[in-house]
Amino acid sequence: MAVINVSRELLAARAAYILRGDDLGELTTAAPQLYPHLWSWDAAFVSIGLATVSVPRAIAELRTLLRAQWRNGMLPHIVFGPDVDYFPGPDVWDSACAAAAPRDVRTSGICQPPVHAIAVRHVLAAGRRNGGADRELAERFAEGTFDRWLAWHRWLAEARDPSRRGLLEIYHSWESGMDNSPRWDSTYANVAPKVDLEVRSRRDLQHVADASQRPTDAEYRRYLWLVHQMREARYDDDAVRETVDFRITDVFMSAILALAADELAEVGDEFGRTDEAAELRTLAARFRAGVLSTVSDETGLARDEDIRADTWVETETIAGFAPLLCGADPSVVRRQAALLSGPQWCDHPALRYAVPPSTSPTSPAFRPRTYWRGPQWPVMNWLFCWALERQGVAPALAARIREDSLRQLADLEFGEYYEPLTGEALGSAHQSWTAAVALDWTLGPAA
Ligand code: 2M8
Repeated sequence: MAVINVSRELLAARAAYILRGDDLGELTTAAPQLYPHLWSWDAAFVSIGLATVSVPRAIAELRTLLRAQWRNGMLPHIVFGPDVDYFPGPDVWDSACAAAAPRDVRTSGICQPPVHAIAVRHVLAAGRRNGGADRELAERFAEGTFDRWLAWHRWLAEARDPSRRGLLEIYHSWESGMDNSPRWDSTYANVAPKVDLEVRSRRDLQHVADASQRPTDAEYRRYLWLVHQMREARYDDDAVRETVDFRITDVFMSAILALAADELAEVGDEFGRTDEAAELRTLAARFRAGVLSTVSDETGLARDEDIRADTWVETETIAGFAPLLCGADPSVVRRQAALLSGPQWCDHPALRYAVPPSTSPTSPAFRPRTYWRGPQWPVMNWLFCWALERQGVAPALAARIREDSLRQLADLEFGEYYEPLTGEALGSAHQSWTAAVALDWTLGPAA
């Protein structure tokens, strides 16, 4: 791949242009062709990027997501926008059968990682940096929506951590956001669809040169079977937990909850919600401890736990670095920072750019061109970089990830993910969250 010498200004301008192109008004599609609707965690990252160019537009994005919030507090993983054909669409989800679903917005029936409070704080900070009307708007937004974000965190802590271990359970790999990561392989091996569900026109296969870059149809049939099971349970939290074939604790999502609860606690303090801020910090401590409890002495990586099979998942994926994200015991953090900087991960000699691949290149599960099985994801680079900078740990690692990510993004493709050995952009082009992180890195507070 040719290296293009691109200035920060050009990268920022191009990223803003891409986001503008993906914008339907108050909803930014996750990608213009492949994902023509709003995805929950994409929307949070998108609003972080938008906040650097328009605080009101960033707020509008988060409000669109909030309008789709379920009555139990859940933020659904997809908010369907205009009537664009997408499979699996609203008919497959049939969220109207759920007592808690909103009546006037069409959504999916599952959730995604709770990065939203991180976005709320970014928007608030951007409003304050700009001052004037932006400041007023951002403060009114943060204060006025605090209870909605709080309800989201409470729902996760109650419905998804029933035994209060500080580890969130998920019932579909789509909830993790890392759909076909090898983290889920052993659990999916035990999922046997009892109904033959039709895998209709998959958009992803129309957008990649080679179907092997995406999940197989057999994987998709399992994905659809789980949706079928949840729909049968009318998306009732207790019923889903008892009946669905896929039940696993997600250590990465748990770390994100710990981080986000701390961020939301800061917002609570600022607006006089002291009791709720204390509740959120207790919640953050519970999940931080939960994440720590999964760390393998042998590998130093955090692990998911398959609840039905009662086994730890030992695959070497990026999720193993959950403690590095949320902060944990200093010796664990030190060991993880060294591991992530080292030759099994960012410093692997075959990598084009020194940013974390989704699976270690030394793992037998590594597939450099297949979605969450090996490629590098700019949005994950941003998350690690931000979390490390926030804690003030491993500054050299954070700086290297940021620098190499920016070099990777200089192809101006804004790919969904990147081939780690060649640096090639793969998946969707013009992916919104990729453009958003480029904007924050080039125009945001730490640019
Ligand atoms: C991918 O997920 C969707 C399913 O929800 C898909 O495979 O169709 C994941 O990368 C997920 O993390 C992301 O939020 C979504 C939209 O970018 O795409």
